[in-house]
Amino acid sequence: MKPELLIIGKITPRMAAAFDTAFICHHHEEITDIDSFISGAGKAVQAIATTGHDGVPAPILTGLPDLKIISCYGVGYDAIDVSAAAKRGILVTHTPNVLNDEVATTSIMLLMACYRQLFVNYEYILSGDWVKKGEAPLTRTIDGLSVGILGYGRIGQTIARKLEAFNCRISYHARTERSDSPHRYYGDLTEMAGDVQALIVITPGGAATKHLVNKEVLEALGPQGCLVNVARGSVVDEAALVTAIQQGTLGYAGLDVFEKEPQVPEALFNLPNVVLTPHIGSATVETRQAMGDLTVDNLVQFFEKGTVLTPVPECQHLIK
Ligand code: NAP
Ligand code: 8YV
Repeated sequence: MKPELLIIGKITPRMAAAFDTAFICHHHEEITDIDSFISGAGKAVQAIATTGHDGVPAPILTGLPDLKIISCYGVGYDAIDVSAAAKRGILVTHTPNVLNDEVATTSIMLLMACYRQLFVNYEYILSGDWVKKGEAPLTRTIDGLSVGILGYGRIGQTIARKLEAFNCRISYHARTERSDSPHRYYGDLTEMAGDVQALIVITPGGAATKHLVNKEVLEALGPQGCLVNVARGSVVDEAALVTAIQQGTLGYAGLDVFEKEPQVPEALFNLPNVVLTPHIGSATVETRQAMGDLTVDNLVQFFEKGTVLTPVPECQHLIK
């Protein structure tokens, strides 16, 4: 008998095919009455596959009596109540490392798009300004830039390595200093923001990092400074960010994530110094294939061997 799996959120055709081979699949989007599902077919569900965006709604997490494992398609799992899952002995897995390069590259793309005014220059051609006014205004370089990285884990360190190719001067802030790092550590985020030209945010989301980037940090970054957020919208005080951009106390913002996705404050639209992307940090065919494979492999291995490849740290103790 194949184990039963509930699929929450959008998955790739490759993942769907792999799930269909190994599991009896239920699709959350096709369930019209969740209470009837929980008291009926849901009783046999032993596994959930979900995304970093969708997480697991509380009634499902608490309501499925035989749930054993949740496999998250994404490294960030702030949308899943991991402590509630761990208390019930439910293992949660995620997809670390396979997306480090992609997300790091996305952050540098946003940094470059801000500094080299990519969309302003594109518009310069479309509007006919190049013909009418001649050469476009000069922009700023990222070569040799002083960059602070907030969150110096798998992705943060990958960003640092990639920025070394641009001769950037790199510092970082996290709760723990890394003795093996060649980069300057700041114990105080506002102090680092005051010393750098650009700040790239790449911590996890959730309560512990909520609004770490606040009005003071944005002011310290200053009118020439650039904020890039590829972490979670919750890490930045979005209202303070909008005000800082409107008042010119912050120079540029490159944003992939937002506090109330998919809602993006309209005050940030059509500004020459703001670049917006819809949470596409890892969203390439290649990287999503690797993430999808890991999401599937964690589930398949769990039911074949009782082990998984990439548990979240809070569930490490549940591995046999
Ligand atoms: P990771 O390896 O766990 O690194 C997280 C880093 O954040 C660590 O350096 C950690 O250091 C630091 N940190 C955690 N809490 C902090 C706090 N309160 N104050 C300061 N620093 C703190 O995670 P990762 O694999 O690099 O991924 C990071 C996050 O990126 C994910 O959780 C996800 O939210 C986000 N992400 C976004 C996208 C996207 O599409 N935009 C894609 C992938 C990931 P300490 O523990 O020493 O503080
Ligand atoms: C994805 C992400 O957008 O991995 C993460 O934490 O934010 C992204 O890679 C998402 O998780 C895909 O569901």
